[in-house]
Amino acid sequence: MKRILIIIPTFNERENLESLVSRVMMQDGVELLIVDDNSPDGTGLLADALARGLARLHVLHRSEKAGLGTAYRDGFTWGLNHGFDILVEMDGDGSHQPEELSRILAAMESHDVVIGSRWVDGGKVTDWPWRRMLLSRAGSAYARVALALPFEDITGGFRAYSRDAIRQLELESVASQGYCFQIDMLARAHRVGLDIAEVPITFVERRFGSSKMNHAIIAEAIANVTRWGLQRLGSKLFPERLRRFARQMLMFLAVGSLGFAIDVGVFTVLRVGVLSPASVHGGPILAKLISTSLAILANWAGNRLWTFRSNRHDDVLREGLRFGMASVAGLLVSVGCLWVSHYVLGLTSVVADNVSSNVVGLALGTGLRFVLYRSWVFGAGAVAERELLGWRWTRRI
Ligand SMILES: Nc1nc2c(ncn2[C@@H]2O[C@H](COP(=O)(O)OP(=O)(O)OP(=O)(O)O)[C@@H](O)[C@H]2O)c(=O)[nH]1
Ligand SMILES: [Mg+2]
Repeated sequence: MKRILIIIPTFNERENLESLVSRVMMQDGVELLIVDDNSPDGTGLLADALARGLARLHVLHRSEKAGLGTAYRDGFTWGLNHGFDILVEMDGDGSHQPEELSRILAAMESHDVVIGSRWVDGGKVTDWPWRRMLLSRAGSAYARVALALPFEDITGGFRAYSRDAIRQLELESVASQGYCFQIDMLARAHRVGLDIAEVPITFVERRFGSSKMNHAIIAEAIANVTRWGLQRLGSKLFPERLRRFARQMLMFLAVGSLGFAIDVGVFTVLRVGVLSPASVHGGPILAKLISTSLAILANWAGNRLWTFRSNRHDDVLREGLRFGMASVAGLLVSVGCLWVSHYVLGLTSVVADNVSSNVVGLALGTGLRFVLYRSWVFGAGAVAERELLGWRWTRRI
């Protein structure tokens, strides 16, 4: 026999509580948890009083109003800790009918999540002004399109989740406070591939007390849905592989710029200082040799320890050798461009030489180095070789 917990968050629902509790208690085989946020109207005290006579009624008190989302989160955690198999969300304002629970629970026999839906065939809302209706329908429509959720009622709060389903939704990271919590949970459930069904319900506008819906709650929902939608679009347009490639490229360029700065900086300091032509014959050549060697070393270290750190080779010596060869290949490309432009095409001006070597040549050489670093020095080639040599697990361990 499955243990079923109905969770009702309350804030100032005193007038609705007693009849709602008795209607829920009339449903067989369910227990009820009221999550009250220290309601000033005494809802929590009333819940305690009712619970004294009802073993199936539990009350969770929180010290202050902290939003519907966190109330459900705490309620779910309580339910999981107390071993319930099915956890049902329900509003405490009388909008959701306990008498419809049986249909939702019946659908739970064959699904992981069941949504009590106002907007599928057979579902309806009573006594809602057209503005409220529009807001709800527009909210669901926006979330449906932005998050590609194939459901009609995305914001409703009459739902059941299986214990396993809840566990897959990583509750700890759900930050949404208002009814956006419902959208958040449904999007997660859909993303992890849970089996979700919609069952028609009749939603009855509250008769007592006042709605806690406010502008901040609506703004939170619009902002979050928009953000999640853009994230979704971003990961569709730029899949992880592409983003990894772009990240690596930027890191590689940053390391290269640092190397360039070291080359110029060290050369200048040596050239005007200890290795000036006045004090050492051939000083500038020596200064250039030292500065370029330091730049290459810095480049290697930067790429090894940062850009390509996840693919670095265990055989440092061979990786260094390959790095040197790839760097020389890049240099040869720049020189080759200069040679073709100057001697083959006959473009001999200073500007042409600069464009061919420092613009076209540098770009092509840098591109070649990036490709070689990625695929040969640090990349798949290095990994494949390691596997070939039977070192498959050395890096992963
Ligand atoms: N514990 C707790 N319950 C809350 C909080 N905010 C709302 N609730 C409860 O959540 C349920 C739904 O809230 P309502 O005020 O009806 O808001 P709604 O259903 O989103 O909006 P309406 O369509 O206007 O009814 C009710 O039982 C509220 O008492 C809160 O911050 N803490
Ligand atoms: Mg309500």
